[in-house]
Amino acid sequence: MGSLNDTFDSTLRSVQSAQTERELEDIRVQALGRKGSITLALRGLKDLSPEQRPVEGEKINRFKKSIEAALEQRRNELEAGIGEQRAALDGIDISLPSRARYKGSLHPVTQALTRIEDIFLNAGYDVVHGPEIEDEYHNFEALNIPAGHPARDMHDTFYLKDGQVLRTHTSPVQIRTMENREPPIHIICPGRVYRCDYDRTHTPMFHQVEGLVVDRGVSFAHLKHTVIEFIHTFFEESVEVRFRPSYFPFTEPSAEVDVKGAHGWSEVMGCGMVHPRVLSMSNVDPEEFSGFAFGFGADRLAMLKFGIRDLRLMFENDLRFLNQFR
Ligand code: 2U9
Repeated sequence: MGSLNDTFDSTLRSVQSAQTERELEDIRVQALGRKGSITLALRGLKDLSPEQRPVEGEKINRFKKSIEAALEQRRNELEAGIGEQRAALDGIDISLPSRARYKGSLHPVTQALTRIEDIFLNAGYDVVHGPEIEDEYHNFEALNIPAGHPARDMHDTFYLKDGQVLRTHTSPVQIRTMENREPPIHIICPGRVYRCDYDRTHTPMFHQVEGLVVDRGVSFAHLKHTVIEFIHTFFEESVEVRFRPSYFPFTEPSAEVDVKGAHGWSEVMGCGMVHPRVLSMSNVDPEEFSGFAFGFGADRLAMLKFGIRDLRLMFENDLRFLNQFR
């Protein structure tokens, strides 16, 4: 059977150098056809001793599989080559580099929002959305900002008809959630908000994310841990974080949160323990439950993360700007 080894080797060589489908078919018949070398060798097994038979049988089958695989591979190579030949005939130079392809990418604010949502989804929060046109009750009164309260002026509200407003924050989504669900509540509410303001750090529309946790025994320590953990995850480094006492009508106590960057401390968010009056107005018993809340601008966080100096760039759709965030 020594000669089968040689036949096998030369069969593989001729498969690899075959130039046409026709040649391949001839080689296949010579090896695997009815009178092919492999077929005959398999048929000859019956004349071998019972000890030799399985050894030889295994080897011949291995040869058979290798030849089949080599035929298949060479057939594919030849087929691909046909494309090249045809292109050459059509006068197409396939060796030229292809045209640049312009592929879209996500806006930096969308990238930041997705990242923020992922972080809180991983922590077990739900993402809740709500309407951008709100009534004054859900945007202000339910948040402990009655008519005439100085905080109303600070919101630079766009007023619509019939006592409706463009929401100035996503807080009404949290109010609606408390009205409709029993605690425990762990939610973040991302979305567009509107304030009549325009300069390097303010645009009349921006993207807010607010978070709300309401349960039994929720404390300021839980709030601090959540905020610090979020900031470290979002900025991918252990940036320094500090809390400063502050005031919001809807939280008590309240704080503002700064992170230390290359240019010193910058404010990134506000937070606090939900005011008991805000809980009770939305049918949550402040004797039984407590809550914390926080709020920040996703655009502002994206500016800090990507080192963008002017918020207005975010909304001009200038490709020279956008192409830097692919
Ligand atoms: C409910 C109760 C409490 C949400 C909060 C802040 C503090 C805050 C600003 C940061 C900059 C808005 O993006 S910004 O302009 N927000 O500082 N927001 S606590 O408090 C809530 C919300 C809903 C029911």
